[in-house]
Amino acid sequence: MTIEETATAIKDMSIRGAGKIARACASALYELAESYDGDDPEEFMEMLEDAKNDLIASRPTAVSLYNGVMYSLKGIGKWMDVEEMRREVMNNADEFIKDSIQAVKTIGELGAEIVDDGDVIMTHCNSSAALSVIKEAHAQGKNIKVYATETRPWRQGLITVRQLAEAGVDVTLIVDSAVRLVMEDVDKVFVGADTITAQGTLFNKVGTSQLALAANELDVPFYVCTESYKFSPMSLNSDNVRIEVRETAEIVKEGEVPKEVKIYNPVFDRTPAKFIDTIITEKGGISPYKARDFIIEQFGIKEEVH
Ligand code: RI2
Repeated sequence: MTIEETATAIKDMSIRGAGKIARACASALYELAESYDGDDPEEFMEMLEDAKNDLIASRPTAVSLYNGVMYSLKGIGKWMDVEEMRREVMNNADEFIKDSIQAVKTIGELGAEIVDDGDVIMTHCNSSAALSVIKEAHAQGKNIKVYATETRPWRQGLITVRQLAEAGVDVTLIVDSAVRLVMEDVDKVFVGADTITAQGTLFNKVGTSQLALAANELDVPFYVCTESYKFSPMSLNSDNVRIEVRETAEIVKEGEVPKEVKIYNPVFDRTPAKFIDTIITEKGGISPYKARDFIIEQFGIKEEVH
């Protein structure tokens, strides 16, 4: 897919999921580098810069997209000729995609160790990382039952129940407002992530924080399943992540409510570290309070010594 097609597909959510949108961006940059038929390094760099800006602007909340783009473009510079830049971008993008797919698999294996035979699990939205844990636990023969929330307004929960049913998992769909009631029967919660900040704050599909609140009140462990490229290096200095607000047509049809009614459709929310038991990454489980150290190590950031 071209850069423009990819940005459009991410914007209209025909490509969705924080991991998938990051891989889609890397794949589009791979194709751009592969297909460039000029011999002007400056022109090539400008094209890559424009592509970076278009892709990053397509969805603001998931830092995975930004990290996937920056990883694909790392190491290129004015001192390179076209062939060197082309090779660098294609190798980086290919590596990001392969590592990202492997990371989801590894998270499934590590997270499944936490799942006990007989567990009742709740999950929210449609997270390939969280479902990797659930499907792996099931594949290991653990007898589990899953409650999946519908996840208004886009209803990604219907994708989740289809995927789990296809895997043979015992899954029940519930409406989002049933979370607190059903949580009384739940042993563990597994959700995905769009962004984790240095403060251990989770930005994920709207409604996640309500699962965390209900789980915390009922002492149900709340686990976040996420690849390391969903941690935000920019958050070392500030916790603010832009929460995407999408069109009102996702909530009501034309004419369903009086025109003077305002409609607000934020599609992510924030869950503070205090409600998170463990963040399960492909590098192992970490406390949300270790997110800053994790980011510094993973992104090779040299913190100035005060
Ligand atoms: P994986 C999704 O956002 C959900 O918030 C999900 O938890 C998160 O991305 C991570 O998904 P959207 O794309 O990368 O549905 O684990 O808006 O698949």
